[in-house]
Amino acid sequence: MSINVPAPTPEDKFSFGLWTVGWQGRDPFGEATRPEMDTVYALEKLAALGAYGVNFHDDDVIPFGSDDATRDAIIQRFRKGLEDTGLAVTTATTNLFTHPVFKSGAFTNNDRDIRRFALRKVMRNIDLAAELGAKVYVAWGGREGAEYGASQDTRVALDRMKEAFDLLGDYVTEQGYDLRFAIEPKPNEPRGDILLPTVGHALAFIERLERPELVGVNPEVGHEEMAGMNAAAGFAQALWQGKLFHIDLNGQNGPKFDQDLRFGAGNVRGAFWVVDALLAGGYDGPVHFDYKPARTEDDDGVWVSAEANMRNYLILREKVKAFRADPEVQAALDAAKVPELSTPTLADGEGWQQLLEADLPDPDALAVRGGGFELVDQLALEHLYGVR
Ligand code: GLT
Ligand code: MN
Ligand code: MN
Repeated sequence: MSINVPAPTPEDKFSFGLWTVGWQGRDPFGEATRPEMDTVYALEKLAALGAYGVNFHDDDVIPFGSDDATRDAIIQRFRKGLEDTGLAVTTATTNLFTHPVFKSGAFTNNDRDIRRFALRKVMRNIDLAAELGAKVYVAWGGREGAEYGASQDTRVALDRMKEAFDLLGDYVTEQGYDLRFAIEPKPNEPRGDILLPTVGHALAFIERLERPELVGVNPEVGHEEMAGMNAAAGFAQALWQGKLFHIDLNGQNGPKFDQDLRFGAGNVRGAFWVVDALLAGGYDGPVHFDYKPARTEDDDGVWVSAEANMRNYLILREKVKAFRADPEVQAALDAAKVPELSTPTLADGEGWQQLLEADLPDPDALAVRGGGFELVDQLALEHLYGVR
């Protein structure tokens, strides 16, 4: 059975990191397989494919170490590219990992001078992000972490991480910027163990900040799966806590190196449930792709893969909607008592005392009730396999 796959529209809010399509294919074992990509060319191609916006690191647009005059000229050209293509800057972030100065981290580097330099680098790019209209500022701390037990005190590193986010919260507030932060968890790579490795760690950390309302999470599908987590469940908890400020959609095949496959490749079932979680939870931020076109591909292959991210999202969105609208699915969900979970465990006015006194059915009788989950899951799979 074939479904009608809609074309991407601005309402879909699809966005791409400039570093994704611009990735040159350099990996730990091999040199670049593609030439450097001009940023304005990337804007033109993305706009032509139906993207809504872009996201960038400071160094993706302005090479590290550029002098002020060069920086201004580059920004002017980039801004014109945005105007000409109509693309929005939804998000921005800081590169705190490529330059050797960050080899042992940025916000949590043992070296205080490096921490001070890193925070200045972030503030400078926040100014640009705010100027270009970004509403979210992503913070991926890939170099914040360790390989050795004694090289860093984790509790003290968390103090410094808190200090950094508190300072940045003061900065955006005092500058009057309409910008919120999204912490991106990752368990490992490039560090052996990265601080704030999962959505759960990040959510717990945020509650210790001075301005927790300014900080949410930017979970990446592949990073959660690298940690053996269920990405959809992490997205759902972030939504439940009002903290899903941004998303990085991509694909991954289980716990191994960070594959950054195009969204919908890798764990297909996981991708289906991620889209379901986003639709059910009313996520309305940018639908952002953070993937790497395989290093086997030439320029044409890059754009095939870029378009495929959006197409796969739209295919999965149709499939999820069809699954949820299917009367047989609804009957199976009812039989599995899924809607009953919305009924609070205690009745109105009931407390622990009434519960202790209440007449409860015999547990052995309750235990024989079947779950009905196999049917629910099979119906989901059949929608995904395209036979319903
Ligand atoms: C880097 C990382 C990504 C982060 C980006 C934001 S850069 O490519 O692998 O997961 O989202 O800094
Ligand atoms: Mn990744
Ligand atoms: Mn990411």
